[in-house]
Amino acid sequence: MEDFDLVIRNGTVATASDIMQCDVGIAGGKVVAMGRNLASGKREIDAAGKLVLPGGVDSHCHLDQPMEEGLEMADDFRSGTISAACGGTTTVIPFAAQAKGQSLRAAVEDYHRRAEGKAVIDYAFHMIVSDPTEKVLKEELPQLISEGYTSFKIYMTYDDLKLNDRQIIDVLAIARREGAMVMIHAENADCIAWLTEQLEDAGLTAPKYHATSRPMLVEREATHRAIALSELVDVPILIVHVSGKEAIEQIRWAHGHGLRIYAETCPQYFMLTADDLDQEGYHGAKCICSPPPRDKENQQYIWDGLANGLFTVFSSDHAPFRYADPKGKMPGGKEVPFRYIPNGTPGLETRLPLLFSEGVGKGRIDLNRFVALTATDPAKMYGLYPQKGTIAIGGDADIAIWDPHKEVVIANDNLHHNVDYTPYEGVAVTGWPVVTLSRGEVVYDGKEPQGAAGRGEFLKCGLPDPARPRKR
Ligand code: DUC
Ligand code: ZN
Ligand code: ZN
Repeated sequence: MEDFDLVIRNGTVATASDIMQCDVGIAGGKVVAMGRNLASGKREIDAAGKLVLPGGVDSHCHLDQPMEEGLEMADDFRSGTISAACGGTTTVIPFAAQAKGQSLRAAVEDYHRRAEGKAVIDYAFHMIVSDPTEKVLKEELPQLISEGYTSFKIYMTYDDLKLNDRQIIDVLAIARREGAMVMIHAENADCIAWLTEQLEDAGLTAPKYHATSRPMLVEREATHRAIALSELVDVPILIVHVSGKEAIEQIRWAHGHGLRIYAETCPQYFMLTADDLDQEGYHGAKCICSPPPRDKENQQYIWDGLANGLFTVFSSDHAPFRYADPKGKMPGGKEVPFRYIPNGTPGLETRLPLLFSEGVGKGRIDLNRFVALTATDPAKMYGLYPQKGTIAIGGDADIAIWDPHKEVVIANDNLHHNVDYTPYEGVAVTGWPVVTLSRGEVVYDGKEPQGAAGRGEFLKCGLPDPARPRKR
């Protein structure tokens, strides 16, 4: 009788700290053995010449998130998780978003209904807290954190989401007491509103002016303020989608002062620049996201931060709005002024290949750092480690087997999301997963997605160790 359900043989296994030539034995969906010449399995995969990496944890992506009237996300838990799996990701953490006036509990319950029976890989939820009423702060948030929803995002911009400084302090204090991780979207809402009005008064409403309305100082100021509020309350925070130098300088300053400020960046901040919003006609709308992509100099700062540990997490911020769609980038079927264009770019499937090719392939980061940024550290940040995010005995057998030499020219026709474009059309990458396993089951075989919708399980998150206060 075979010892294992599956053995991956002859591959090069990499974790965030090690690189090993060894076989991986899987039974009951878990990694149960790592070593040379393991006994036979019911199934075997020969990974000679391949890299055996932890499946990616995409800890910032948006799937089927309820939107304001008239808008709709193109990906639900089915198409989104299929697309993720085909790009080597095995866990996603999208957002259960509270609308103002809504109970947080209702938002979480609604999001479970949206996920039910659809996911092909495992998923957890962050929450978005947009209305921190007394009930939310005193009852719902502590209760939900104790039930496994141990991270939430807050916004410093967007009228329907933003919190003022006092509200931010209140939610940070709850996070500190309960041990949750707070993610912060750091842009100054009033600066953006004022600049947007100036641009509109001058008739400058094309997509490219989205970037003009959100210059770096808007992000720098909010990043600085978020850090100060975190210091005041003495609770770690994670600044999401950092776009470049000035925000990085604030985070570096915080690190120099011993503050626990974590940071995330995304592919758009080294692949795109503000010039990508300045395409023929209305096409720049495809690359509208917030904060906006910057310039080449800022891209270099992003690379430096990815290499030197300033960034802990590398996520897609997949925000799936179709381009030629009245519920997407053309609200109501029209080419609208930039302020009405939904923010976000798609990227669940291309996140890992872009970082692998541009980062590992071009010598900007090493393989261990790639694993840390894309799998291990996001799992640690959000209380999923060591079940997720590494290859270790006892952990889930969530594994992506990569052909590091596979050459792929990215084309939207070959991606599996439900968005009608990719910002990376025509980009050549070297390296792509050839098999993705979720709890030992093949969910991508290098050609087609596999695995039934609904096989993906909801994950309750533990209290993340990095969210511990300094106790000053
Ligand atoms: N923030 C996100 O995290 N995603 C899409 C849009 C935004 O502003
Ligand atoms: Zn955001
Ligand atoms: Zn986002």
